Amino acid sequence: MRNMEFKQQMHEYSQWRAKLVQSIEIYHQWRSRYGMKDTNSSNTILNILNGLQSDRITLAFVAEFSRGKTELINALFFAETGVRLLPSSPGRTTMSPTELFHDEKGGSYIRLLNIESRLEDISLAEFKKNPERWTQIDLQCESPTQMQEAFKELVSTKMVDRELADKLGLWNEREAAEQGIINPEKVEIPCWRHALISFPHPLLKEGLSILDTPGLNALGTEPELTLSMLPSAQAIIFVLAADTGVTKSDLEMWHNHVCHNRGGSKQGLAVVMNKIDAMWDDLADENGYENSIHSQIKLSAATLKVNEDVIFPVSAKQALLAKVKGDALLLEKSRLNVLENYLANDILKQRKSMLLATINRDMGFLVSESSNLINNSLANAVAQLEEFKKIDFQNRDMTGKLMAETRDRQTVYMANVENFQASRKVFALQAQALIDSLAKEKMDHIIKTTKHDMAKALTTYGMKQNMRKLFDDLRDLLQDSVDITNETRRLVKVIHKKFKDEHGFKEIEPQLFSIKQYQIELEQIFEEGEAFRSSAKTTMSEQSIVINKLYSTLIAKARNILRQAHADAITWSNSVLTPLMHQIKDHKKQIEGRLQMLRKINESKGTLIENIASLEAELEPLKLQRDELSAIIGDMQLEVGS
Ligand SMILES: Nc1nc2c(ncn2[C@@H]2O[C@H](COP(=O)(O)OP(=O)(O)O)[C@@H](O)[C@H]2O)c(=O)[nH]1
Ligand SMILES: [Mg+2]
Repeated sequence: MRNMEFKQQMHEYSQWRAKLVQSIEIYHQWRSRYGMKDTNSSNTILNILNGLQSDRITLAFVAEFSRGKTELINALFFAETGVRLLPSSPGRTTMSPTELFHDEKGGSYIRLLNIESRLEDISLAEFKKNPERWTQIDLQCESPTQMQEAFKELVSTKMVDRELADKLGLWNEREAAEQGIINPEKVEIPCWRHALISFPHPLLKEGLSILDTPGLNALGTEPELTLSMLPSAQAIIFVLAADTGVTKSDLEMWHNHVCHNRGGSKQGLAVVMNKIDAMWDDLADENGYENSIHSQIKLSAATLKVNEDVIFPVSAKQALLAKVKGDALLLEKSRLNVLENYLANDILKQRKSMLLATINRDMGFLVSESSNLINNSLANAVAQLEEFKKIDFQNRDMTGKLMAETRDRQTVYMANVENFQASRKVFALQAQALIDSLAKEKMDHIIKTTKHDMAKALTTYGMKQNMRKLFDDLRDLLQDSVDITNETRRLVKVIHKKFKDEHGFKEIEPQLFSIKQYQIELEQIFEEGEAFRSSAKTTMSEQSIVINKLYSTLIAKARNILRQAHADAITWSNSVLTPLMHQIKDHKKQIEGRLQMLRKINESKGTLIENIASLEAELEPLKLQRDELSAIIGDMQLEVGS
């Protein structure tokens, strides 16, 4: 059976996501309908919904220049425009990384960031928040030729003094000499540093986003690409050219910019061996052609240390031609479909299961709690019904005695609830101490000191020492919170245990807050940064601007982790006692319900059958509530243990 095309799969994926959003919304309504809504869980749910609604699948195309990345993007996604939409060119001038996506609010545009902005100490992420810093060209998306014309601006270049080119990291004496350029006054450089393209293409509208990166040179000078943008892509497509094989710079790119940020895992990583058409007419028979493709794959797989089956031999150029002309035979021969199927099946499936895992983690706790609560109430109501069925309703003494017993239980219970309120205050104090230990001011102080020292450092070695110290200090800061965390966790457990022991509450394992994951992430950032730093030497003539950018990127990433830890600590302390509070409230309701029921029985003049029927009727709303929840859980495809 032929697999579905990428387009169809993407469409299905986005519909699946929309359905998931809908069922989470229904669950949210269910909670509020049955009085289970509270601010914290509402926030959690709204955050999840926001995340789902802005979810994008990013495919990043990475390779040395001229391997055919842009041509491949055209062939894979934009062939039906009938033109070569994005400019693909033989030179090495396509220097600016290009992101394609659909910006619902912004409309159709190209936004270009000027190359001189490299000299500013502002991250790309920050520039992106500032549209006025970009040069905007509007796109008329009903006209592919107008768009094609507008895209030509992406590759425009200009002549500048060599000194400036050098400062920008765009002057390489050795490479220029190889091209016979020696000691020039002016140098040709690209006009733009980064391009953002938005237009309402169906795939982009459904959440696809494409990152087209230029060659080694640009990646080596923009640490943010390697350290922030590539790691957040769902898939990296690394492109080789069949006619050049794996060159030294391909390999450098592979090691320094592709493998490293996948954390050693080859998941979501495909290698394309492009330009197989170069081998078409060189060889006489079909067999020889097959063999030579296969031996190329084998060789590349061995050099890159990947399985042969993640290497896709294609001809992007012929595929684009075939699609534009509607030539099925040529398309088959270009082998683009095999790659397309891989993207459609493996990559989209991976994304789906990742998304489900996140939803399971974030929603699972809430949904399990709802499910526990409702099952518990129902079980209690059933047990009570069974108990009442055995009562001699005419015996007023008996019902009176049961009522007195229940009232006593109520008194003891209310006393414990008061105790709980006191423990909650103690907890709140400790939680505040935890939150304060991760406060922004502490982190900012550490970072400010480092930046200050770094500015004074005279060598990159000195800067590295400062960086090391920064990470040590941040690690210590996290370590300080570990003790507070442990103390807080202990308190939470004690509070839960009391209600379990004295009132038979169902065991709730409180969510525990842990500092470990942040410590691990911090460590990783430092290591990635070091790897980048040691690789940067070979490609850079001007060090300090890149190293400065590298350290700014690292600091921004570290700052994000600590901010996350701080935010997570706040969320945790706000929500960890919520399930217990719900149980406490529910238990109180149960006791009151029991009293009311006994009173009714006591005063009842009806027959036994009537009494039982009215007790049974009380179960119905609970059953309805449970059934609604089960249906919602089924729709969400969550794995919920109860
Ligand atoms: N023969 C052949 N040439 C190709 C193929 N794909 C791209 N090219 C050519 O290779 C050059 C560079 O392509 P481009 O897409 O700009 O490469 P990029 O720098 O990796 O984005 C252009 O001249 C393309 O026409 C292919 O499949 N076969
Ligand atoms: Mg290109």
